[in-house]
Amino acid sequence: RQIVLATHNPHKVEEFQAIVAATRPDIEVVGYDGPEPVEDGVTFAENALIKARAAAVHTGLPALADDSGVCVDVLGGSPGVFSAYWAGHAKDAAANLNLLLDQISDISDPHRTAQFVSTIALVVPAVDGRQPVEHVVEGVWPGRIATAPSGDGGFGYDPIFVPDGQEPGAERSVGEWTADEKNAASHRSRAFVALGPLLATL
Ligand code: ITT
Repeated sequence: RQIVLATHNPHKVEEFQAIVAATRPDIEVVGYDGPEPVEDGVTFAENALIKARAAAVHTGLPALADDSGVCVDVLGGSPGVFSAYWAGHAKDAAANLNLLLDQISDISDPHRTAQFVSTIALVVPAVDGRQPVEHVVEGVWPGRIATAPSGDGGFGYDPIFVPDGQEPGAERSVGEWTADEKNAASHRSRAFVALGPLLATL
């Protein structure tokens, strides 16, 4: 079964390919290099649907899109849907995470709680006279924002995100996790698990 992955972020492609290969080897993930729609939604779900619809229409294939970000409790859920552009238009990951660290520099534990959120839209185009189908699922990964970056694994805010559930005293940011560790636990893999029953109906 072919599914097009409607993202231009190579890190997301890599993570999805690994997650799908580990859990649904029957699915072939196809890259997408078609037109990039304007992401002007105000929620993760709206933006994920905008991206998945565009790819489904362009390719005629079922399409998956991920809209994701980091939501910091003390900032009322920001950066949220603005995570990719938090420090400006350049999608500069280092500038984004440094700005976030500055914004909460006077906040100490236990008030540095945050979540990584991945919202995945699945859009099955109207083919063979069938109705189009749209689904949205979400995966949430709770943790805390570190006071300084560590590790160079992953992408985006990984070097400052410390997931819950780690051995006290031995906590690592996702930047220090292996790709396999991240893909077994992440918001993206949690959303993909929620998608499982819907993929079975394709
Ligand atoms: P596409 O729209 O093409 O998929 P994008 O990177 O612009 O790519 P988003 O609009 O969903 O995607 O922005 C997501 C941002 O949230 C991303 O650029 C990171 O800054 C952050 N983010 C999402 N998932 C992350 C993860 O697993 N680790 C670290 N940061 C993440």
